[in-house]
Amino acid sequence: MNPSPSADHGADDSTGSSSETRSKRGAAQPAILAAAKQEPASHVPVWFMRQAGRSLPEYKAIRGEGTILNAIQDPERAAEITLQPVRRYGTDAAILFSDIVTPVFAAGFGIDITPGVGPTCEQPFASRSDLERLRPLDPSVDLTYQRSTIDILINELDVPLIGFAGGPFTVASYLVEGRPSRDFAKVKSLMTADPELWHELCDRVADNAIATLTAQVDAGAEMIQLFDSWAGSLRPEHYREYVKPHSAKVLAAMADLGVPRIHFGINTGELLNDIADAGAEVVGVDWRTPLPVARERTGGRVALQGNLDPAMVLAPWEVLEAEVLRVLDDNAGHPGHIFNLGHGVLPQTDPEQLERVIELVHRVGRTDGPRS
Ligand code: 1CP
Repeated sequence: MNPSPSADHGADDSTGSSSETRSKRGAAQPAILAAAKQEPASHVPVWFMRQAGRSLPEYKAIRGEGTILNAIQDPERAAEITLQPVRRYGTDAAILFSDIVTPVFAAGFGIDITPGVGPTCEQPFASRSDLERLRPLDPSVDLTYQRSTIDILINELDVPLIGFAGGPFTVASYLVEGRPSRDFAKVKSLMTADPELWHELCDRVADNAIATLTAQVDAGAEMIQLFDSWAGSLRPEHYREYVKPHSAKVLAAMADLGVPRIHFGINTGELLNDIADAGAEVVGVDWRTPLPVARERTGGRVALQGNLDPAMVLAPWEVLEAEVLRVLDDNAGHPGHIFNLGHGVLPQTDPEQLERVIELVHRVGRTDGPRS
């Protein structure tokens, strides 16, 4: 059965608390929360990174002109965009419509999201004086729109809401490079040439991530994901020295909030053990690393999320179906599995293909042995 947003809604009477959502759902633990704890569930839970926006016609219809930061700051619109994929696909979780650069934008760093490009800064982070542009965030003042969006969502959803923030390397890469990068040359050179400044920069980025995530959980998010998407561009020693302590700090700060934590990056095959060490219950795996290899590298101490190649969603159904079944077979019925793509939904994806993926996973996936 596909969970879906409940029909009885009305933003007006919302007070926004996860206990409200839980009571509306009844006693059963949602499959995605069970999977995060490596406990058996009624079905294999599924959500798709970047499930909102980009590929959905209903998103394009309401996104509006200009930067998506405008849509993110409009709670009614941001809530509706968050709900769209849950309604369409019956995913086991919603992910808040926001972006990994929202906290640094809110802290006044001078960053925008340029349509067709991604995050861009007119004045990238280059020296110590730029630290002043990264003041500490106070979500009750700087992120009031995030709270209002979650208040609406908690009243409407009957699946868990995933809050998120960007990981230190990925956010710092946009600040230092000033735009999306392929080689991360500037950020790697700052990191190695001036480690002291690098650690201060990451410390501020991490503090802002902690403030953002804590506010999301206070408002009712029941899981969080740390997107350190580009950390896999680092070799393991550099990851351990320059990034892992900051991610570990963010995750440790979330430990007592009682929500499962997912830690994700692409190209992280050689980093998986370190990523598992950093403190999350769930580690995201991309399609380059088979799930049994990831399980071995992480010693079985974390649940895994992944790992269908997003490009396979563009293939003919027979090919896609075989790929979905292979991911399920790779997982071999292990309860600690959240089915997802290995990275975000590609913009050119046909939503009907994802509808078929989720139907198949929900129908044949098992958390107590091989698929039926
Ligand atoms: O104007 C638009 O519609 C542009 C596309 C877009 C969207 C829909 C951007 C610009 N951000 C978003 C929203 C967004 N970003 C979400 C919301 C939920 C969803 O879509 O389901 C999330 C979870 C993100 C997270 C995000 N932003 C990440 C981590 C995930 C990943 O893809 O690795 C990253 C790296 C970003 C930066 C970013 N924002 C936007 C773009 C095009 C990019 C990537 C640029 C690059 O390639 O470096």
